[in-house]
Amino acid sequence: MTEYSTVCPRNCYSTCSFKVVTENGRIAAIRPHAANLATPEGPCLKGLAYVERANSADRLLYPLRKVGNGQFERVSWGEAFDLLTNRLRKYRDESGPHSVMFFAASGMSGLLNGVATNFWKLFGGATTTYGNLCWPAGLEATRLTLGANLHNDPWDLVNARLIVLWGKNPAETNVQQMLHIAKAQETGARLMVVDPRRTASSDRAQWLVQIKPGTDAALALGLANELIRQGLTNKKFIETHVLGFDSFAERVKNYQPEKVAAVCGIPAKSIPMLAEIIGTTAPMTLVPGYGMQRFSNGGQTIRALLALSVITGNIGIAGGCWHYANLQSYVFDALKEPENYYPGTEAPCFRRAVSMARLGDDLLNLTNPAVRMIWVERGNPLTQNPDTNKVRQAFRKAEFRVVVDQFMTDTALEADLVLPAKNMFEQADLVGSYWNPYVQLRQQVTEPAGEVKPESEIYHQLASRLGFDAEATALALPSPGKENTENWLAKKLKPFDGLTLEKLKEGPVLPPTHQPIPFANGHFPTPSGKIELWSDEAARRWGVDPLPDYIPLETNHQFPLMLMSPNSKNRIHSQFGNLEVIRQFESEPVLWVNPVDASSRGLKNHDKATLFNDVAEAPVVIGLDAGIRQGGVVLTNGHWHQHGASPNLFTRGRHTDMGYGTAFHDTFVELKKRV
Ligand SMILES: Nc1nc2c(c(=O)[nH]1)N[C@H]1C(S)=C(S)[C@@H](COP(=O)(O)OP(=O)(O)OC[C@H]3O[C@@H](n4cnc5c(=O)[nH]c(N)nc54)[C@H](O)[C@@H]3O)O[C@H]1N2
Ligand SMILES: Nc1nc2c(c(=O)[nH]1)N[C@H]1C(S)=C(S)[C@@H](COP(=O)(O)OP(=O)(O)OC[C@H]3O[C@@H](n4cnc5c(=O)[nH]c(N)nc54)[C@H](O)[C@@H]3O)O[C@H]1N2
Ligand SMILES: [Mo]
Repeated sequence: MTEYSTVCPRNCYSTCSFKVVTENGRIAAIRPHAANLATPEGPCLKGLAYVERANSADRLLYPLRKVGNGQFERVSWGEAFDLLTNRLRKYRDESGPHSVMFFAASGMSGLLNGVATNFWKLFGGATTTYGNLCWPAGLEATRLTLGANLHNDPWDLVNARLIVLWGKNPAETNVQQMLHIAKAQETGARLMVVDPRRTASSDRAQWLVQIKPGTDAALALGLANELIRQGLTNKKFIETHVLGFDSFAERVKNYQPEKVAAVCGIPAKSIPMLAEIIGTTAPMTLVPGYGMQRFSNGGQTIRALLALSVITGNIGIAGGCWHYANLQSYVFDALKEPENYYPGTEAPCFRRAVSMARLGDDLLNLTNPAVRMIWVERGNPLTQNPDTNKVRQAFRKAEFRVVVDQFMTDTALEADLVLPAKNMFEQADLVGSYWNPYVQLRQQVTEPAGEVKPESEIYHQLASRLGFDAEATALALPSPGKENTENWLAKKLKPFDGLTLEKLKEGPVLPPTHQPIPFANGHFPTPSGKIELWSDEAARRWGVDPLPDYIPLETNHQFPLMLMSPNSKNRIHSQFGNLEVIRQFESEPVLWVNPVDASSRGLKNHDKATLFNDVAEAPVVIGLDAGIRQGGVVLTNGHWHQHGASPNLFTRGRHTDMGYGTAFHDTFVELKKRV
């Protein structure tokens, strides 16, 4: 038995450190790692499920070639490489490198992922994506206001006297944050939650504001109006640090309690009361979630919420911060070619990009050249991108598809060639977090299972078969093998004081630039050097109002129910749900419905129903939940379409108002009994 320190590389706030035990070359146990002050008690159930996941009989271990609908046969790596080399040459020669698409998403974090882009650059280019499925509207809203996406250490929450979870459900999506919240509560801190449904997080709170989805900006502006009216703002902080307060104060006068109450569907008298709590309980940490910014008005909503932290002076102090994303550990970003780029910024000339949000439509409409081959890795766009049927149609329009994955996902089922992907224990990499401030090392602790090859090795072989320049290849890609990978990573660490592989093998390490309380020095890297409630850049770049504003969503009377598709405890998006240990908790997709909405449609608990709108329909099983606001239904995201309904059958490819995010949640549906 050997024990190693490692880090969970999933796209999740927590990015837990843990210890992994191997026995006879297999993963045998997962244990907590106390050195990470953000995640001292170890990972969640998914983390513990790595034992099953690594040893699962369903894991893909060999290259597979499609021989019929949903049927695959095993081929050798030699055959797979011949096929790949022929196809890549053919499409590049006939239609140019942009006829090949490289698609990657957030299935595995790490610095080494950057070598994929290095490969496609040497290939001569490729079609890639811009924008993101996850968090960019909120990142951009925060950057425009504060100048940077940084927040206090996760454990600083114990210093907060008021914690506001606004559209975030950490009891499911950031389990380790609940430890810090609980500690704060033990010493008297108060917890407020703003969410359209009761959640495992709101069950711990003093106040739950059950708001109508998509209306949060109106509530935030209404609360700002009350804070100003009741004289509860921090005037000194505003005078010293804030640009545009006077025009903001004028703007929020339009958001009187009665109007806000009508828009948000909450009692008018609660608004002055909530404002008083926010204005008199200091310091306050406001924790906005990412789900809430995946609306067409998401960026402006986040700007409106952030204004509450700003006008109360809860920025840059112990216990007081805007807790959106903490990119302190992303110290390697400058070293890699971005996988996504912003249209309008200087685009690396070797690639062309389509929108992540509008993947289906953009691919279907693309010409000069059309995409003939698609390569997918670390992504599952057939379940996770909006408008599944469009994405499937676009995939089928191409001539040849390659998917690199650990399991036979909905996307892999569409592939002509499926290549087995490494797991987190089979190759080392450096991993950052967007919540805790540590740089971490994922160590290689086992040999790859079966015939699995890490992507960097697949690219290395392809580079040599395609005759790329040997010197350029050596710079772009590590040579195969454990030692070469470690040497390559060690070289990347050289510029950073105190970050060495030896230290990282022991556990998480704080980067030399770590700031426990960012913005404490009053420096804000915005154009004016102040916190910008008024942002000319927001107006210029995104065409939104220079002040935060509430823009109502477009509704549709034919489809009166709003479909929410938040994340859930036992899956990371489309991962883990296929494992036995997880399936025992959630064996089929359940659509959660308020009992009043169900009974008005003649539906009872466990009934079979059809969920539909103008883009799709699918069977669901009804689960009654009186904790959901009427008018909203919930189907958690990540369900595989091959197991039944998945929410992205019903979503449309649409951008958020800033950052080229994905407005998954502007989605309206209807429900009928299945007979
Ligand atoms: N309706 C709706 N849709 C959503 C959301 C929502 O709220 N509602 N949320 C969105 C958000 S926030 C996100 S971040 C996205 C996430 O969507 P994706 O980024 O697609 O993430 P995952 O489903 O976690 O992982 C994708 C695949 O990566 C594979 N994978 C894991 N490790 C490796 C590896 O080392 N190599 C390779 N080649 N593959 C690997 C996994 O097996 C999995 O099939 O989903 C988005 N989709
Ligand atoms: N277990 C687990 N953890 C995860 C992930 C996962 O898939 N599984 N994914 C990770 C990733 S990539 C992401 S992006 C994060 C996302 O995690 P969170 O930031 O927590 O976001 P969501 O789960 O999308 O939604 C959080 C809450 O917002 C509520 N909500 C929905 N619409 C609205 C609205 O209009 N207003 C308000 N106020 N609330 C609303 C939902 O009911 C839900 O309870 O989680 C990360 N952590
Ligand atoms: Mo995400």
